[in-house]
Amino acid sequence: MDRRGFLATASLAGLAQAAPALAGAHAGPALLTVGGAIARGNRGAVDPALDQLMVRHGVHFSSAFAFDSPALLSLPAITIRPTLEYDETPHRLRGPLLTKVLEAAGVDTGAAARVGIRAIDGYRIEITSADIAAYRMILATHLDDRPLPLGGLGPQWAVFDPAAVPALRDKPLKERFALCPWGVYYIDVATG
Ligand SMILES: Nc1nc2c(c(=O)[nH]1)N[C@H]1C(S)=C(S)[C@@H](COP(=O)(O)O)O[C@H]1N2
Ligand SMILES: [Mo]
Repeated sequence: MDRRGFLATASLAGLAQAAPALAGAHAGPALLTVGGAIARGNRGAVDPALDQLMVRHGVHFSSAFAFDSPALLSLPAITIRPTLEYDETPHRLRGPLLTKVLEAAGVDTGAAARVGIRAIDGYRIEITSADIAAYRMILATHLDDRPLPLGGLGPQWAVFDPAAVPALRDKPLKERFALCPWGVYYIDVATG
């Protein structure tokens, strides 16, 4: 890109970032979409022609709340330090509590919601909103202060420290992370 193009792009990006991140003014691509029992949507139904990965995974919604990177990063983040099964080493994982992400999308997390967490490779887990809170599950965006990449564990990893969960801490390391999808891009919420 020439210098003029770069400057134009940079100032456009600056304008977009100045807009309120949670208002649905997208500065970047949606990295996470939350559908189902949400009070607040900022996008319409699955587009059968253009939402190709969602169609392939059988995702349905009539409206949903999409978060871009600034929207996710605007939520208060916490850090957990689990020992990972991949390298048997403790790492710092940082991101918002998943409960806060759901609440930002208008989910009533007190209402015994069932939450499906879907990853780019098709892996999906189900967990209750009560367990998401009890396990202090986060939507990690950073590992050891680096943004999680697509192709690795990103763009988000729904993860908690299994050593802090009584039902999991005595399991072998290789069995502690089954409820922790990496590559998360879609979450569906069901209540009632
Ligand atoms: N996206 C994604 N996340 C995943 C899985 C997966 O296949 N895909 N496997 C789960 C299971 S069953 C375990 S035990 C751990 C480690 O599996 P993995 O080696 O496939 O990452 O990650 C969990 N998260
Ligand atoms: Mo597993």
